[in-house]
Amino acid sequence: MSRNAESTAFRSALEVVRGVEPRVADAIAAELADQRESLKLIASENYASPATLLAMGNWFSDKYAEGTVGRRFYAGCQNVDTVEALATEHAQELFGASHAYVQPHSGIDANLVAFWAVLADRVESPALRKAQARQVNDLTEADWFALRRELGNQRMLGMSLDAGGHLTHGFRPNISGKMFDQRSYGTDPATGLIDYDRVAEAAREFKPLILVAGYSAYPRKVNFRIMREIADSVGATFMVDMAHFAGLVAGKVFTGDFDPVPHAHIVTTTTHKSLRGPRGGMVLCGPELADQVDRGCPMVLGGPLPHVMAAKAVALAEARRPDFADYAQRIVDNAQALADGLLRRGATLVTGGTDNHLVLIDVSGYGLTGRQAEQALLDSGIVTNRNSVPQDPNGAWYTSGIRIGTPALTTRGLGATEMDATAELIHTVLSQTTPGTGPDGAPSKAKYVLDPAVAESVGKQAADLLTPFPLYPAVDLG
Ligand code: DSN
Repeated sequence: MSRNAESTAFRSALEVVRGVEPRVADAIAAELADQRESLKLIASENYASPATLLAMGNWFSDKYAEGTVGRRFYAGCQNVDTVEALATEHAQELFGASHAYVQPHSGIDANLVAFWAVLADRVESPALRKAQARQVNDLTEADWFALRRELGNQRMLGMSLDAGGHLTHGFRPNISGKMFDQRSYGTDPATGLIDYDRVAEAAREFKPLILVAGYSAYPRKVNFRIMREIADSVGATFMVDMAHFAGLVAGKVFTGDFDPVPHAHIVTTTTHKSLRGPRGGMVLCGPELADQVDRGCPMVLGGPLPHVMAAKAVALAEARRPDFADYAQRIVDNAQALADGLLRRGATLVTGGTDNHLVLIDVSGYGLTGRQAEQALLDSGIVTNRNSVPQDPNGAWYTSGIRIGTPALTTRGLGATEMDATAELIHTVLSQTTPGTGPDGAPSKAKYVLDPAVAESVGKQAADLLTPFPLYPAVDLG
């Protein structure tokens, strides 16, 4: 697409929106301006391409399409079939998976589809078999009670939240924690790394139906071959949630033991993080689970979002291009440059560094909580998020960590030199911020003191750092 075409497309779209509700058009334009100006280090965010964004804003949004390609519950789905088949084909080719299901609306939806598929495949329940054979009318009340008891009584072993695991891997605030009897494995307190012997021990003791690997705040590679061996040794189904690092798998930075697809029975992901697609989810699996996975809608999903599936097809096509592998490698190179820059300036990093796209700073080394650090950085034009560290004394709300990631800044084109400058800005803010007090003079985990002149100076330097790397350079909204 020419630069002119991109500007025309987005300008025209905003003009049409402005004709109905100008405040929405203004908010959309303001969002672009804000994103252009901020040093975005949120590890789970990125910038999708103009082609991906534009593929979402159209009449595919108007279509119902429950079912699967060629087997829909609504008439007139031939064009939805085209884009869903394309997204599926690109996903299969990109990840080397025999089956892909591109309908999940988000990561939690993808995980729910996977959980259901595994339960339906693995739980020995005559009532469930009858239900699946569409003999629902033959089920007695006793069958239904048995079914609920059997499905709701299964075990899941996943990574603990404070070690970097995800809420949807069986934790209480999430429905997965109510569906499963969950236990978690942590990391070695001395190294911050997964201790595979401890995982194996936990698996032997707990005998989970599902062993989950995957994380949202663990800065290291996971050896999926070893995890699969552990799952096999206790007869568990091995599931990997690769939402955070799907781009590194797609770009062949994670290969061999570190590529989950050949090792896991089922893999879930979002499409909008390091993979740089539209906001959505996806499931990959082998033939054994494919039929169950394809029942995601209507089992746990509403009608698919055809406009988002169209955008997934575009983004996955982009990820199959050779330059995506280069992008994925630069994500990791940048994260390592950022980690090195922080370490050289005296920061404490969980695990002492990174080999993926994210870095977790233990800000207790600066005498701060994660919440204080997050806000002080935000005041200085640096967008991050607070995160628990292993055995966090400040809990999940205040936390002791700041999670930073490089997929978004790498998309903008920043490299190692800018990562070192970013480390300097982060260190300046954190070392010059002090904990504040509440109205009663007592120490506060939220209040902080940062000289506004420091925040302003860092904000200006952050903006200068971004100037040579314009975001959506071809989009001029006038
Ligand atoms: N909210 C995402 C993240 O920030 O990691 C995961 O769901």
